[in-house]
Amino acid sequence: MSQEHAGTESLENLLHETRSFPPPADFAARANVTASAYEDAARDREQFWARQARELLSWSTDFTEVLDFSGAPVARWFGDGRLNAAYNAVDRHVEAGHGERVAIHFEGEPGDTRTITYADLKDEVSRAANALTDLGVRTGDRVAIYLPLVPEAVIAMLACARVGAAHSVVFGGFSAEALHARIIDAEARVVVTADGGYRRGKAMALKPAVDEAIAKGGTPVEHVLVVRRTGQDTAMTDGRDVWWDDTVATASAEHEPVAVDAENPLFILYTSGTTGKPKGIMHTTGGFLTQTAYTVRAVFDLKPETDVYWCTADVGWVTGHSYVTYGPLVNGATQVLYEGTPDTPDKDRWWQIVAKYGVTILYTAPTAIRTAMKWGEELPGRHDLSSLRLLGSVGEPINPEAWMWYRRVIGGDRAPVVDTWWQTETGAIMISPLPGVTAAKPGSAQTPLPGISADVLDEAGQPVPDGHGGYLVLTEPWPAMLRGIWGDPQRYQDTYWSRFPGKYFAGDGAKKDEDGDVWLLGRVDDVMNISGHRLSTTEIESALVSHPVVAEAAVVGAKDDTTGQAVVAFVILRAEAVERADEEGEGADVVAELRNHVAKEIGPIAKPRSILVVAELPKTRSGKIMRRLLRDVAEGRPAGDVTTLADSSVMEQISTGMSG
Ligand code: 6R9
Repeated sequence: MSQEHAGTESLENLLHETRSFPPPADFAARANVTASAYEDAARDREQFWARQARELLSWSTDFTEVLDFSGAPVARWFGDGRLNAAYNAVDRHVEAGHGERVAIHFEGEPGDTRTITYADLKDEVSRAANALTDLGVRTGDRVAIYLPLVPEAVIAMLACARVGAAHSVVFGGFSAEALHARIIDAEARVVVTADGGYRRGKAMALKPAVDEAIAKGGTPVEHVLVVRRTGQDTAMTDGRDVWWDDTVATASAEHEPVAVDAENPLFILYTSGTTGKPKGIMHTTGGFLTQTAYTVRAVFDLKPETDVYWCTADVGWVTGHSYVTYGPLVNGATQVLYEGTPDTPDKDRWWQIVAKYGVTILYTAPTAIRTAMKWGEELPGRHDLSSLRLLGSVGEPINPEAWMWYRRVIGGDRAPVVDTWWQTETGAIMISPLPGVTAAKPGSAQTPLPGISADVLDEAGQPVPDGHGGYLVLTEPWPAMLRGIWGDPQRYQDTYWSRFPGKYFAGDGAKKDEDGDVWLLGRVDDVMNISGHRLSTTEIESALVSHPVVAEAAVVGAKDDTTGQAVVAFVILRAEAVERADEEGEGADVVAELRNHVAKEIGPIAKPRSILVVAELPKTRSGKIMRRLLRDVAEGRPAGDVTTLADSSVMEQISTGMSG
């Protein structure tokens, strides 16, 4: 982009992305969902969702009422219907004759594997449901689940659902402190955990954190159910702690799933990384299952008989709830579950797994894609990835260059890429291309799904015209929407419904392009103001990543006496570039070149004041860059709370680099 554009509207860079990839003809011809879905839903949104609820789920009592929003902002969907989530995810597939179909191909980090069919899953979930019942869990209770990514995590979630108890999964990487707060807030009476799990080639203990959390006091925990995963020495408290092997494994495989009201809580999931007390996002049964099941069919085009699906998310965050445990299983999918990190034992582990199981649908996060870019395309190049027919992205805006790399290197320039926007709060995908319909634009989530209504508003709450940016809102209730914040209805109202009355405020900045397609620009607190010009972190990051030497970039606005804020960038170079720089001693030139590159791509206003080349970026376990910590570094403060980081040593390295 030329210099004249700088300063006028600096969000324009992303809008100059003109590449577009229509669905391959054979993909479109066989797609589960076609363009008529938009028309169907537009004709009668509620009837559209009612149809999905009946077609995709089995109800023990059919509903007569679709949406009741009279208690807004709390919605009721399919309110007088009754169903059981575990029955829908497991039993009915066995009853339909698919008991021998593989539900889960489990790959442990050390290389151990398990193949779990739907018939096996039915037995395991039933046993676990009986064991939970024996430990005193009743319909309406809450159970905390603190496990590594092993099949028992999925089994425990479904066992809770089977008895009508809500689960509260706490990511296995969170501290005893975080676990303690979440157990207390949800009043969980039972905790399901493991002795440990494997990460980066090591057995990491988990159970001691549970002991520590309970020892802090004030929890209502009566029992701890412990899965044996690593076999490490584990202290057990008599009368309180029991082994999964001694209870679940010996329990009866006969269990009658408890039919619950559609609005019975299915789970609570705490959102992390924000300031203040974590919010317990509450989801219920019928609407959540309807929309997660629908989106797996529509957005991932899942064909349960032939696809092998792999969502790389941990069950500790919402993507693992909606797109590991519920959405795929309700559809009767065969999926891969991988316990460990992508670089153990080697940096091609994921690609090896794709080839080994013949994965056809891969759903992952931009951070993983950019990491793979950093490691170099030689690694995926070692494996046959030709089984892949669809690629999905979630978690952050995906930079156009990362999107292009994903499509070309992983998808063989053949597989459609779907960039899916949604949140813990929305429960399921909201804005995404439909792979058999939409001509995909690299970096844009594009279109609200059939039955979903979104808009971009200006400060005054007016919809912005095409070509302009503002705040993303959802304008109509949707089936998988959160039903509130656990124990804090006022906070629910204040956080989401007061900025633009009657509309759900997502907290994301977004722009509509000339076609009306939506481009996500990051959280609104990531929008910077440089000399009065609005610049999005995403836009500058995308400009940096579009330079061939850059694998990943994080940009923050640091306080600046003259310009208000100044752009500070942290970049990770691609492996190929690091080698070259080492050989030719080009380090300092890279920084100068990148500053100029941003100026050329966006305009001089966006030129970073400083660029720091780093080896890693601070990320949450779910892969979101914690810009708050980078801002601390950029403004010369000691970094704040690092407890939710995937790797807490990253900040030390970065701070040292900044002062050195
Ligand atoms: C599913 C999940 C939600 C926030 C959301 C937004 C960001 C997620 C995105 C995306 C741009 C996408 N986000 N998907 N931004 N494009 N495709 O990530 O839930 O952990 O609650 O995060 O993530 O900022 O508001 P959650």
